Amino acid sequence: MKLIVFQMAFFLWLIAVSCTRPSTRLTESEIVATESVPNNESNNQTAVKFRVETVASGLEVPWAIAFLPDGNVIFTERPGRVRLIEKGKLHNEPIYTVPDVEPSSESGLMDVSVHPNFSENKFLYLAYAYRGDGNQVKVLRYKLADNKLTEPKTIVENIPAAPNHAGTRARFGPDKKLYITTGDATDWNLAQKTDSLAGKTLRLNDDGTVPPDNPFVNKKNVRPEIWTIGHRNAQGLAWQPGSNLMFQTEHGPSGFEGKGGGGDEVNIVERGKNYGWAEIHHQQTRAGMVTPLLEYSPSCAPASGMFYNGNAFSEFKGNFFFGCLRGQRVIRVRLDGRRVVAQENLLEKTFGRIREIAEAPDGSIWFTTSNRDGRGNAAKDDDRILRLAPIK
Ligand SMILES: [Ca+2]
Repeated sequence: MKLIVFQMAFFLWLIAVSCTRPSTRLTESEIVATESVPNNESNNQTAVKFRVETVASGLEVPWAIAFLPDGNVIFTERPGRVRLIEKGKLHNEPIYTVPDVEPSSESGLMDVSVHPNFSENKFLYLAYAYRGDGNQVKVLRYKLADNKLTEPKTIVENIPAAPNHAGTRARFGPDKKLYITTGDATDWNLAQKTDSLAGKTLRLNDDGTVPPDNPFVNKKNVRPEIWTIGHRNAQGLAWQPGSNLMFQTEHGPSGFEGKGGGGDEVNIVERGKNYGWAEIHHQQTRAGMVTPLLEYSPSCAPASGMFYNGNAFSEFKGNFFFGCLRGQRVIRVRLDGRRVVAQENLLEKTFGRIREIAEAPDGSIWFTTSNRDGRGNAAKDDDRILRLAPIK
């Protein structure tokens, strides 16, 4: 009898544990504040107060957000859906579903980007995994007209991929070139192989042609699309206002790779350089290779990158932010040029896994949850797009 009671108690405990979200959720519009940093150095920082509001709920792994000049918003869901928020209201149905997307594990429909001259040409870019010669990734350009994506044009394809380590961000830099981060496709050797597009940053013209001033143009056995090499799986890409330096966040090794865990990175990514994977990782150094600016062990799983340049939160100006999946938080990095001044965790374990983060035209900061990606613990209204809004 005692044994049965014990077994029942254990069973009930199991149910309770499996049903409990590990996160303490904020209630809608609850006010949150950052740390207040005393006046050390010249960096006087007062606490920044904001509230977290829900923009959209009931989504499935929203991966990327793009703000259009007309105030509308496009976002992607990993299974292949392109969604539109028009005049603040989410269309019930996707405006486009990628027909040949291959959604699996960490990849599927990933990035969406707006052409720098979108107002004139209406060009939108999607990056997604598909079934080609095995798993691969491609970037396509479309025209957005009457809330439809038309005139698909392949910008780059046959990028090696795998269900995991498939990148991919595809974003326009200040030079109006398209930069694409690619994963190592779970084959370490590819990241250092210069005849492969895997484990690299690529740089292309907006029509997919190779800019003649790329670093490896006309070099033997080197793909001319390559801008930098030696990346494992970079999923955050943003440029620092003022300096125009490219920052990337990159996932570090998994335990099974035998190179230790953790080792997630923030890098300043510069023309022609080698970022080490899989020759060096964590804080290791080697001549001719770049050691990361920041390294995170244990892993936080950085999935995005954004420089804040808005006016709604003046204290955030020039700060670098990224969402963390496994780490379930937003990391804020205060910088002085290339130098890290301070770091802070925001919203830790409040919304579960966080993927994209993006600055809206009004200066509010939008981010997405990724609790339905197979590794999370989804709440009823997940996944969501939320935003940090200033307190008036
Ligand atoms: Ca590295």
